[in-house]
Amino acid sequence: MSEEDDFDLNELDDKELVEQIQDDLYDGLDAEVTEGTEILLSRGWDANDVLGEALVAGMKIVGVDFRDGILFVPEVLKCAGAMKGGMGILRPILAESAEDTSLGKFVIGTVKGDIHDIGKNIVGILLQANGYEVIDLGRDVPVSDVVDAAIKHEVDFIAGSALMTTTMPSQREIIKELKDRGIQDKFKCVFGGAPTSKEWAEQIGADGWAENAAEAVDVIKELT
Ligand code: HCB
Repeated sequence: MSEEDDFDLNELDDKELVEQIQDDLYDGLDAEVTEGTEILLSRGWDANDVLGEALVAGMKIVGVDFRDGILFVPEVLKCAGAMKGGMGILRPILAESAEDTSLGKFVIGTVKGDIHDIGKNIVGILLQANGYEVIDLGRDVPVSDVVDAAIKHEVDFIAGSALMTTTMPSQREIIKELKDRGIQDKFKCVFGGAPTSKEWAEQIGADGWAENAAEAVDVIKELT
């Protein structure tokens, strides 16, 4: 708990606690977000619900205020750190629920020039939790590295995240590189990220697009 908040998170009811986690995420309070996440889990909350209702919803509020010039990069970096604190608790729990058999193999990464990786990480965690093997290439990944990794690891799917209008074209470049190398049929490409859309994905010839991580799992299951 931070010095200015002299109350115990355990005393809050679920609704208040979810709001408090979102406030703490907004304030970049890593330890408090982690503690709140643990308390919700200890009250029997499903890890997916904690992720969606507390953390991702909290990050949406951050996104709006960043867009509106109320929050700036250093503050949003702290929010991202706090988000990762909460995700650190949820990741092993979600991974534990993974099915034994691998439904398919993925490479996933945030495209070249883009360092936003929170959404990509969530997609990776949920894919793993649903029985897919995930090779995470990280962020700011050059197109050729994505394609090389897909070949090397003999994956079934390529997932690429782009969070900026300026980096979206890298998703098209991935498809182009696959075509240029004559291997487009070997992989299914499923893309996402806030500025992208179903129309964009269709336009560039992707196999699928998802608005969020849960939808990504559904789209990929349909393609599997
Ligand atoms: Co950043 N940033 N940012 N940022 N940032 C955005 C993305 C803007 C939209 C904010 C704004 O201006 N409104 C904007 C981009 C505008 C544009 O499109 N042109 C922006 C900008 C401009 C910038 C900088 C250029 C700012 C600067 O330096 N002046 C800079 C870029 C640096 C770079 O990449 N080269 C920058 C930096 C940062 C950080 C470092 C402070 C931080 C990132 C920390 C990190 O990720 N480790 C950050 C953040 C956090 C954001 C916002 C606020 C939140 C992004 C986020 O994590 N959302 C974002 C605002 C927004 O998106 N509305 C803002 C939460 C996750 C859960 O959602 O959409 O990422 P998601 O992922 C979803 C979904 O899209 C889908 O599933 C995920 C989970 O449900 N999905 C996929 C994602 N990838 C998928 C892949 C698939 O295959 C399938 C589904």
